[in-house]
Amino acid sequence: MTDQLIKALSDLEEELVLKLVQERLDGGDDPLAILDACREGMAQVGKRYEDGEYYVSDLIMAGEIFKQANAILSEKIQVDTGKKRGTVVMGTVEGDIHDIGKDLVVGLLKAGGYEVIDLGVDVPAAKFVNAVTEHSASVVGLSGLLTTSFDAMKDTIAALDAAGLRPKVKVMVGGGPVNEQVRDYVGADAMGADAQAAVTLCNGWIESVEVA
Ligand code: B12
Repeated sequence: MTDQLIKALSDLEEELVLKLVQERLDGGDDPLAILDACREGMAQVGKRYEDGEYYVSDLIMAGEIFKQANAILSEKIQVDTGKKRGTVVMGTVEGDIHDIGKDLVVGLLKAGGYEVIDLGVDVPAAKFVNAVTEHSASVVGLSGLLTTSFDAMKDTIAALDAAGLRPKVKVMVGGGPVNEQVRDYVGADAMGADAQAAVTLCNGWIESVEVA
C-alpha cells in the first residue's frame, strides 16, 4: 500500500493519491507514516525532474497534490494544546520559495506545543532578526531546498550574530539537500532530516513550561 502511494504521487495521480491517503487513514495507519510515503513520492518527482522526464509544471502539480494530502493528514495529527514550550521563528530563506517541507515542520512544531512564527518563503535575513527580537524566540528554523540557499542560511545566521542575538537562540536548518556538512558551513547548531527531527531538537533545547 505504501509503495502504491509513493508511485501514485510520483506519477502525479491526484485522485488516486487522495484516495489512498484516505484509505490508509481509515485503516488506522499513523498519519506521520503516510506523510513519509508522500515525501518519498515527492523525492521521486524530483528525481524524474532531474532526469529530464518532468518539467517545472510537474513540480507545481506535485506540490499541489502534496498540499491536499497534507491538509487531510494534518487534521488527524493530534495538537498539544496544554503547553506552550517556547517560541520558534521559522522560514524558508531568501531566494527560495519551497514551502511544503517548511509547512510540515511548522505543523508538527505547533502540534508539539510550540508557538511558531511562520515568516513564509523568500525571507530576508533582516526579517528573521526582527522576528526573533519581537517575539523573544528561543529557536530559529531555516528551511532551504536549493543548493544556492546555503549562502542565504549562512547570511541569516551572520545577521543574527551581528544583531547580538546568536548566543540567545539555537538555530536549526533543514530541507532536501541539507546535511551535516551544510550545517557546519552555515554555522547552525543542528540540522534535521525531517519534521519530527525539528520537534526532537526543540524538545532538547527548550524546557517545557506549563501555561497558566
Ligand atoms: C515541489 C517542488 C517545487 C515546487 C515547490 C512548491 C512549494 N510550494 O513548495 C516549485 C514548482 C515551486 C519548485 C520550484 C523550483 N524548483 Co523545486 N522542487 C520540488 C520538489 C519536487 C519537491 C520538494 C518538496 O516539497 N519535497 C517534499 C518535502 C516534504 O520535503 P522537504 O522540503 O525536503 O522537507 C522535509 C525535510 O527536508 C525537513 N525540513 C524541511 N525544512 C526544514 C527546516 C528545518 C529547520 C528542519 C529541522 C527540517 C526541515 O522536514 C520536511 C518534512 O519531513 C523537489 C525535489 C526534491 N527531491 O526535494 C524539487 C527541487 C528542490 N527543485 C529544484 C529546482 C531546480 C527548482 C527551480 C529552480 C526550478 C526552475 N527551473 O524554476 C525552482 C526554484 C524556485 C525558487 N526560487 O525556490 C531542485 C533543486 C536543485 C538544487 N540543487 O538546488 C530540486 C531538488 C529538483 C531536482 N532534483 O532538480 N519546486
